[in-house]
Amino acid sequence: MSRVLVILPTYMEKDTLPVVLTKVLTQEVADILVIDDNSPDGTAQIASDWASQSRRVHVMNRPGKLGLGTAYLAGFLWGLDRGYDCFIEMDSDMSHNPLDLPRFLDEIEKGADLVIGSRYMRNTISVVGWDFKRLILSKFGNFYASTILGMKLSDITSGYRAFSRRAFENMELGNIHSEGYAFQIEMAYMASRAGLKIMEVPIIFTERASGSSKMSKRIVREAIWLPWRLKLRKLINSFSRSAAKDPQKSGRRTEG
Ligand SMILES: Nc1nc2c(ncn2[C@@H]2O[C@H](COP(=O)(O)OP(=O)(O)O)[C@@H](O)[C@H]2O)c(=O)[nH]1
Ligand SMILES: [Mg+2]
Repeated sequence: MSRVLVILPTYMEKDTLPVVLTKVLTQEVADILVIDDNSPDGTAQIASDWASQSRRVHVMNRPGKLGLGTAYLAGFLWGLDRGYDCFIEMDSDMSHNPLDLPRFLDEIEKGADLVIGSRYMRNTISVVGWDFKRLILSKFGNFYASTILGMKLSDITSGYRAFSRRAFENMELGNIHSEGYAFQIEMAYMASRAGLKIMEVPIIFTERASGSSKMSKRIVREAIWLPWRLKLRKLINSFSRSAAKDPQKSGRRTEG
């Protein structure tokens, strides 16, 4: 694997970021881009201190909390411009184990374009520290989105992922506007629509031990609507494509 960029979005992660950075840096192939949204707890300063100690750590500072989806998109573009071949999405709260990275990279090397770290592969539940309500929300959310979109993934909302450079070259990143879980669903769906190879690898997800989750009702609502929005978009696109092929069918005049 030539050049790997691990993108770490941060909002108020001052306690966990140093632990994640330490562990990711043990993976020699990977550079890191921390994208901080002006966290009031000083996370950006911690990231900058690490960047000044290691040439493998980079920081992007954004002016305010602009959301997880836009953070990742900004990170993907940053890495594409700088010639990275593989892009990793990873939470900065130690829920995703950086030591799992080689398994993601193996799949990319074998030809996958999107590798999803799944908490639910082979009908198991590999989550530590969630209460029943949180687990049901995640399991139901997965079932709901995958069923509506007709996708056979065990964990379509997981945020631990690897993308090949080719994935982004074949997906229209400019059309992606969602945040939180919806962002993960939309990226998987767009990858599948682009005919890219999607694989899952099993992971163990551990709920954060410090700091707090940024999940909100708005993020859940967005994820509820997203599959329907994607289906509608597909319908409109296929209608406009068939109208372009056969203008008379759509009732448009072609002459005079
Ligand atoms: N830059 C940035 N990072 C964010 C934002 N929202 C969440 N994050 C980060 O995204 C990761 C996942 O968020 P988290 O709150 O842990 O979500 P949860 O795991 O679903 O509870 C964490 O590293 C957060 O710090 C945001 O608006 N901007
Ligand atoms: Mg988390």
